[in-house]
Amino acid sequence: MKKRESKVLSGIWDFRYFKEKPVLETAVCNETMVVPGCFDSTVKNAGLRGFGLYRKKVIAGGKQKLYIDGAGVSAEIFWDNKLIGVMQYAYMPYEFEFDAGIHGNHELSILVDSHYNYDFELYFDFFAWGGIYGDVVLESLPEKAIGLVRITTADYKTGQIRVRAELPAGVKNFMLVFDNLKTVDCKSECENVDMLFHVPNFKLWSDLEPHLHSLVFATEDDSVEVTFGIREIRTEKRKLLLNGKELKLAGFCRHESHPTFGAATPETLMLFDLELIKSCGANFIRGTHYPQRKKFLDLCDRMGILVWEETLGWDVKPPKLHSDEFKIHQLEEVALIGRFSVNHPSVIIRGFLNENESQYPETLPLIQALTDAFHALEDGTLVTYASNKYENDCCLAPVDIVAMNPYPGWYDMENPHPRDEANVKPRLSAIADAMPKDKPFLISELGAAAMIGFRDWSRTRWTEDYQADVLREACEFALEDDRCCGIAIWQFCDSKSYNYGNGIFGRPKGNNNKGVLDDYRRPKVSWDMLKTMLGKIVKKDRLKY
Ligand code: ADA
Repeated sequence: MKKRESKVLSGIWDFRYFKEKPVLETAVCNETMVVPGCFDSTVKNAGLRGFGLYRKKVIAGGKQKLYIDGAGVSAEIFWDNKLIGVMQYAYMPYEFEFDAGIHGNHELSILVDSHYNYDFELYFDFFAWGGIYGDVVLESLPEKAIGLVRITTADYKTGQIRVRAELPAGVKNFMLVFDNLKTVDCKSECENVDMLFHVPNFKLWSDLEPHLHSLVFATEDDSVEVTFGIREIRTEKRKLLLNGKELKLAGFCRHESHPTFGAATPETLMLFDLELIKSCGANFIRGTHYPQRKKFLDLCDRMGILVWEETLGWDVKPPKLHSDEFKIHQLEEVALIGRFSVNHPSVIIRGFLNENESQYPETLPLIQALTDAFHALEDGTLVTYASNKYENDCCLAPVDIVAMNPYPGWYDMENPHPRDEANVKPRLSAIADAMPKDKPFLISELGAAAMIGFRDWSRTRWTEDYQADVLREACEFALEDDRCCGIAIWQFCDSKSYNYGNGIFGRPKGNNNKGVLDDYRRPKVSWDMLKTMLGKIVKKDRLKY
């Protein structure tokens, strides 16, 4: 079987920071960077906005595919100074096929632009890091290369899967190898394979038992290996069902953010975060507020962490929200997510437009279009958006799950010294009452800021104690109230924001401090409380599982 040759280009690269856009032919990269790496989290360039030129000499030739597991705020990719691709959306993985010329020495340049742009605006409450966030991989392609191979569950009870693949022109015969053991020879009538198969000796994937299978899809000239899981996620009235059994979600919203690494969090840190999440009995991550890196989803697949993934589009207001241009960009993001985050059983929810203006009927067509586009992927994931319009939301009809970001005890209150008046459970109950009765209701954010080390007998706002009080009540609600299918606490750890101006830009320490861990992953008081509560929510009603 023909195997593709691939080179992981991560490691030490030449680099240079420029305030103005450099001319590639004359630019000299006499500094050092690592890839993945954010230039604005290095000592020299900390906090600078501008252009980062990353360069690497590569020996290659012929037909190649370059995969980049996310960059930001945007990037242009050059091979021997010739443009081969643009990464418009921050965090989105991209791949580019190109002709690398005669086999020999070549130069790959990635020009990162860290300025805010149409898709990543200044007012977003998460720092716009400048850099290459994920691995860079170069793969040599055969002349007749297999395209995208997508595997989804057709029937979890019998282990039946649907295999969709793009065959090169003129190729009809292919072979499937399941789990390196069982081989099936097949013939397709057309270039787009869309067929059903039974996986031999299949085991189901779930958060409790995350079994994975592998499939090699091979032709005479090429082969592609894919890892997948067999599972079904669906809704039944207010319940979520995973493989036919009720599922409760309990976990955190998480940013890719760390003071030392920026958004280029290394896989060791991802593993560390996920181990922490598992250790407190949680089963769920809302990947706020953008597409997730392949490395992260691979880890979630293996570790049995359920994921909500979403497009980048935070608190966007009309007229932009209702414009054709914005819709086109969001649909492009949906299509890219559909291409790059397939085959991950951990991704059970896809979302868009965090806290959009869904109190206006004018927003409904956009929500309908994005929901339809995600549904059209036919990969069995549920679709939603996180709303802060609560009782006034009038755009919930298209989505599968109703997701709300309530902040009782923090934003949603009048009394500045609220020890006994945080009003958490009554407010959550009122919201649950107002939600449609035929869809699961998920708390997609809820939190309170706490400055690490700040404790006080009065348990006042900003103390670790106050945060723990608010979160305990919210978790009790998620545990006790059957109208609620789960909770994603805002947020897993403190993350970089901004500290200039007023409002959210004036965050203390320039961080969003609602983490239950600080930005270096040190626990606040609420962590120990969550260790008992989250596991209880997950296990509720699932003891027979
Ligand atoms: C919103 C938003 C989050 C964060 C949060 C907060 O709910 O969705 O990204 O900004 O508010 O901490 O204020």
